[in-house]
Amino acid sequence: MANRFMNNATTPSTWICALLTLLLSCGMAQAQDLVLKDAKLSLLPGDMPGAGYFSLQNRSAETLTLVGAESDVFKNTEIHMSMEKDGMASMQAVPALDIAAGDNLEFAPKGYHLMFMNRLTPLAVGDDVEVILHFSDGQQLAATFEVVSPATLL
Ligand SMILES: [Cu+2]
Repeated sequence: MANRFMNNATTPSTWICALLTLLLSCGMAQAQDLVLKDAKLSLLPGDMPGAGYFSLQNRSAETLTLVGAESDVFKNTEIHMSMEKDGMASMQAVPALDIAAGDNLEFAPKGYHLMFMNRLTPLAVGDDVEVILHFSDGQQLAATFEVVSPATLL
């Protein structure tokens, strides 16, 4: 009895190792919980805003809530939803968007999109733009968006 207690008490490195393993596996679990695919940034001429499209899968066991996005290339990035009202196309900002466990959320033309506004540096078709998605639980997801011409998305 006394011997076992001694063994436990005298191995602090085991605890540190266990803690590190826990931290590392937590980080990996988060990365696998969210899978983002086909990230594209549709670039319009001049100072017109760009639109971000992708597909985002929630592989975790819980609802995740997308609350925003940011990029170094644009001053403001918002979640938008396109809609049609009285035959007129319009869009509105969406402050938060739930993705249920196991669900796949599509950001696509005529639907949800990221609106990239106030470009800070020049962009050309073929460039990569780093974007970070923010979730309500503090989780962040970094993604690379490929800059494309809007014509390729029609
Ligand atoms: Cu928009």
